Amino acid sequence: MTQKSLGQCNTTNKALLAWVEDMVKLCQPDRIFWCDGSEAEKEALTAEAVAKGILIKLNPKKLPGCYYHRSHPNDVARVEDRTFICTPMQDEAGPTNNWTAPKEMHKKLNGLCAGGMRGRTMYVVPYLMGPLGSPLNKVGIELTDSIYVALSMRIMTRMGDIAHQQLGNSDEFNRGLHSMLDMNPANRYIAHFPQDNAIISVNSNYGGNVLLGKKCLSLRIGSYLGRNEGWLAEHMLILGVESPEGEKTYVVAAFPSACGKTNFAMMVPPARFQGWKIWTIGDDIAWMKPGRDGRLYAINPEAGYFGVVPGTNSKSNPNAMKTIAHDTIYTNVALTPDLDVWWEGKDGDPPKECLDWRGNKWTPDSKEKAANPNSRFAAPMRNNPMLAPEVDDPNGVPISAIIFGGRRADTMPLVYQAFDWIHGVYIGATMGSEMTAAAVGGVGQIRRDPMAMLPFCGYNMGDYFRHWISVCKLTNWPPRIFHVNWFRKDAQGNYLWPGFGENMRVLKWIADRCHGRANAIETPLGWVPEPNAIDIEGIKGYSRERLQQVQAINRDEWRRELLLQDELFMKLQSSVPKELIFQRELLAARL
Ligand code: GTP
Ligand code: SPV
Ligand code: MN
Repeated sequence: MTQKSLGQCNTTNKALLAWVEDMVKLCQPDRIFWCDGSEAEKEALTAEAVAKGILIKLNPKKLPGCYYHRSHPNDVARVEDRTFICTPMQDEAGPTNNWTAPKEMHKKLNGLCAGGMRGRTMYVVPYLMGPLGSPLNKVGIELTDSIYVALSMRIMTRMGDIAHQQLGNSDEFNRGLHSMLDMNPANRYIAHFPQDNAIISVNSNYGGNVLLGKKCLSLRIGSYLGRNEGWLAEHMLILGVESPEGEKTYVVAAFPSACGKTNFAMMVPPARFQGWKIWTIGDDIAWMKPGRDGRLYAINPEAGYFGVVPGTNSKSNPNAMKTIAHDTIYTNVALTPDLDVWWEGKDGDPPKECLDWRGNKWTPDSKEKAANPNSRFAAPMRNNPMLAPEVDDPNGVPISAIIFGGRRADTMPLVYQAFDWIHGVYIGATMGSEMTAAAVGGVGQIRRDPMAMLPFCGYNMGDYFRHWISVCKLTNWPPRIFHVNWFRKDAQGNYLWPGFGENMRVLKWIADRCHGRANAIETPLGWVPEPNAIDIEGIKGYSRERLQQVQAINRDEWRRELLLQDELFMKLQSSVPKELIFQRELLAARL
């Protein structure tokens, strides 16, 4: 491709051309740049971003192909209070979503966007969510005035001509408009129009607010489409566990934001599990649909990882360290004088001096953190040494287990298994977790986060539960459902379970249960491992007593837990399926 053709219009799709023309009229950019996804384009856009100071090129000896970005200090995480589901009726969005009528929201946003790209370039970013040719994939077009977004979408999705190839002349694509405008947080809106398959995001330039293929399309619009079309869009990692004999078991897990999906999806089994392998299919989102053989199949719609940086090191997540060693965009970490990056929890000592995520001088004596707690990497999944080859399979992988889990210092044992599908849906629906830095506000507070989807469900949560219940009826081999908690603490505040790679020990029990190989004991909560069923051999300083503590069921804590669940059930009131009310009664009776 010649340099000259870069940015030229590369589609004849009439619906697309007409929509872009409308948006150009509204936003009035000086230039339009049509992305094709080529290497030449990546080089040109990267050079431009560096020239403008939007990206800083990192030390090519240490981090080849890596770049550094700082977001606006008022724009470092998702903004749930500025995120809207705009359906004609408020009841469709339900009590857990912010709602505004589509007409009203369009009026407001058209006003804000009018002329908002003057003096700027509008990048037309075509992207494909899911493998080419997959019956589950979706095409989106994001129009953005952010070169950082265009470059990040290139990592996070299958971006460029491949999306045009999938789309052809169809008018069925997600229409996404993103503009940084003046970054005024008071006018920040992340607005979804599920009936129109459309998204408008303004006044932010951060991750989940603006990489529209991710939370906006793959989860909020996706969940809405999934309900209508008979599939599930979930905030879940997908992994394959391979035994030394070569048997592969595929598992999905829903943990809330910054609660361990990336780490679990990239886990390296401990030495004790020689010959076992964990293959990553996805680290954040799963689209699942019953297949013709009656099993539930999952694809990862994404092509990259937008992962939490702090705490990542060669011990906690060696595969992530390899993945982010090249061709990665780092956002809001610390920058060292030799153009390396640093964050709390990285291997080695902190630098004697560096610039923190805001660009201020930082030393180990500083009170503030050098890296923002929600600093992130955007890295292509192809960098992952344990990327599962199945990631490009249009049919996806058959799922044997669904795991739910939150961040809970008490109450929740390490692992238990639901009695059946509806009990499992109840366990997912009543999930609680401490809030994290991934969203603005409330860090550390426990809240109900059903299926880790509270911020991402694009329709009424009660209907979503009903849809979950109905999916079982579309499968002959519903996955087994489990609940885990890596975060339980003792009275001194120490974690009762080592976590990370050692989670393999729990995963093995889960896989064995799916294959009918592991025994379990019935408890009020569900099935738990027999006393010796979790192998703890080789965990330094760990004891059976400690395992008993992390696995303990405290009936008083559980009675309190039942009351906490009320917070959600009362909010949803009459829309909670009666099956879940019954499950709650049964649990109370068992306690
Ligand atoms: P999103 O990308 O926000 O959806 O998050 P995620 O679920 O992928 O979270 P991630 O794996 O990035 O983990 C976030 C935080 O949890 C990091 O600080 C990790 O160090 C910590 N963490 C992950 N797994 C474990 C674990 O097994 N035990 C403990 N104690 N901490 C963990
Ligand atoms: C999350 O918050 O769940 C994320 C990060 O995965 S973001 O893309 O910013 O939403
Ligand atoms: Mn996430």
